[in-house]
Amino acid sequence: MHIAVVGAGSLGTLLGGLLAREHDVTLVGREPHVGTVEREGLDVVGAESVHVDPAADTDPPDSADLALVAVKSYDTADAAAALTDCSLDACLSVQNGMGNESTLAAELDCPVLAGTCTYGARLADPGRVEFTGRGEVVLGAREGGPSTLADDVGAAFDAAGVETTVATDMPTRLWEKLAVNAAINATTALARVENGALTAGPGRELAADAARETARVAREQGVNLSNERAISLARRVSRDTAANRSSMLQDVEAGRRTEIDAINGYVVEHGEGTVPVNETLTRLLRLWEAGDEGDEQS
Ligand code: KPL
Repeated sequence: MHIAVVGAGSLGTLLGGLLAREHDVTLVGREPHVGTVEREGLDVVGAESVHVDPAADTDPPDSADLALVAVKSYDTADAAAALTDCSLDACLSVQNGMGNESTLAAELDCPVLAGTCTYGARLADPGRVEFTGRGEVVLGAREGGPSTLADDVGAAFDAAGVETTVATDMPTRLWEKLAVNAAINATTALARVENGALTAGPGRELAADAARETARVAREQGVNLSNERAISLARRVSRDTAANRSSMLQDVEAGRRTEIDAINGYVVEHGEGTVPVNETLTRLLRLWEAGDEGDEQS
């Protein structure tokens, strides 16, 4: 299978590197990373160390069997536009946040699958990604229900040793992932702590409050997600990825824009004034993003 991984950040590069053990992979990302991979190959270091030689470019290839989209949620519309010239059989989003699949489906002629991913990764240097925690890819039809396409993609991922579950309840899975990200990402980014800091002390309750609010909004949207399940999932991920720095913490440390709008911001947008913890986390992150500009505007 030829897989174009669009978004060669930490997660995209890790998945692309693992998939390249079995498939033809093209990493689509930014310089200097893609140039280094094209010239010297890619080192995946950590839990499963491997050196692979995927193709790498700043633009998508002319065709691929699958586009695996791993760009930041605020770049989804640009990724979709860049993919319109690529002949594709299928597209799979493994991005954080909500709304990515519909943005892709609005532009692309191929079926768009929904996915979530809990693998831990850190782009240490151009051409070198650290595998910081084995997780799982869950994928399936974005509207739920069975999908032979999802079965085929799941089988291709499995063949490359990427732990994959094909699910028939992706709408619920996406809300579950949103609850986990709403609980962990902003909290760890603002407090500058690893995910494990949320398993005890003040972080534990703050994360639980953010997850509980997200579950309530999910139920209001017709998704069956109990408070208990949202909280226990967030706690399990904090524990299982205890030594990881969340993607939002990595963004803040690198001085990059964060995915706050598609995570806690999405909960706020749909929570209609009833989600104070998500609202405060969102405001604080936006304040950090505005930085000194905030001073000038006030
Ligand atoms: O998805 C993640 C992220 O960092 O964005 C979690 C699951 C919180 C793992 O760090």
